[in-house]
Amino acid sequence: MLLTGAAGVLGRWLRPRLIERYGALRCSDIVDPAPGLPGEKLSTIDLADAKAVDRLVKGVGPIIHFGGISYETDFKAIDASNIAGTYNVFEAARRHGAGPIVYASSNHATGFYTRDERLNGKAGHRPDSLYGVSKAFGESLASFFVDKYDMDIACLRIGTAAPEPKDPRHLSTWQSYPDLLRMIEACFAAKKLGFTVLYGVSANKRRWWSNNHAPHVAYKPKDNAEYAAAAMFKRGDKRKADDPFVKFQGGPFVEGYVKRRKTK
Ligand code: 15L
Repeated sequence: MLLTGAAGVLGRWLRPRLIERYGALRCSDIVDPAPGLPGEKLSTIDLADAKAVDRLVKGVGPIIHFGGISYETDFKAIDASNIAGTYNVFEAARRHGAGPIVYASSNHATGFYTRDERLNGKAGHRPDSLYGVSKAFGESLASFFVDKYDMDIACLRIGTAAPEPKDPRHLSTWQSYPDLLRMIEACFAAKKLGFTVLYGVSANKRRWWSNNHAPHVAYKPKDNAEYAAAAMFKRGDKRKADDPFVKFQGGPFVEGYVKRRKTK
């Protein structure tokens, strides 16, 4: 198994658990993913470097592609890391017959839906940032590789993967780390993934997203933000209802949103 983004917060939490569950793990990141755990092989590579990615992927089976930029920034950086980087991983997997692939997409591929809308993985893209656009690209690329080359790729529109909910938005978007692991396991356990888009979210009472369109992936989340957010409830919410942060699902990523002027 290969994990890209192994030095990131999610990568570091997942690594010991993946080794316990699946055995040997190849780990890569653009920064050194050390210290290595028994059973790990570490590589420090830039995903924009196609030759390095090819060497990384050669000989692996399942891939968890979590590498890339996870926040809004300038297009040049996003282009190299999330667009070229994801292409290089999928293309190397095709060339070497690796897979299935679990790809970290993001809820920001659909962040400009409003909070009263209910979505599942069939919802079309409404990215709220260039970062969200790069994730929408990754999903389209996955669809292409599945249709054209019969690969198996699950795109996880991850909400807020964090130890606990920290802001009222997280009551809807939160995914606990154990539920994220459950989701990855369910993807690899599916008989046939094909092209599947799932929302990475716990069983939150106030969630906006469901995975009812994808019964072939037996993801059964166990956590609920409502019971994990005691400290947050104590602090309360000071934002007004017309704040774009509160109106749109993407929250902080819609920053820079310009209310369209009414035209006649
Ligand atoms: C994401 O895609 C980000 O990578 C993460 O840092 C969070 O901001 C998360 O979305 C979120 O929407 O809360």
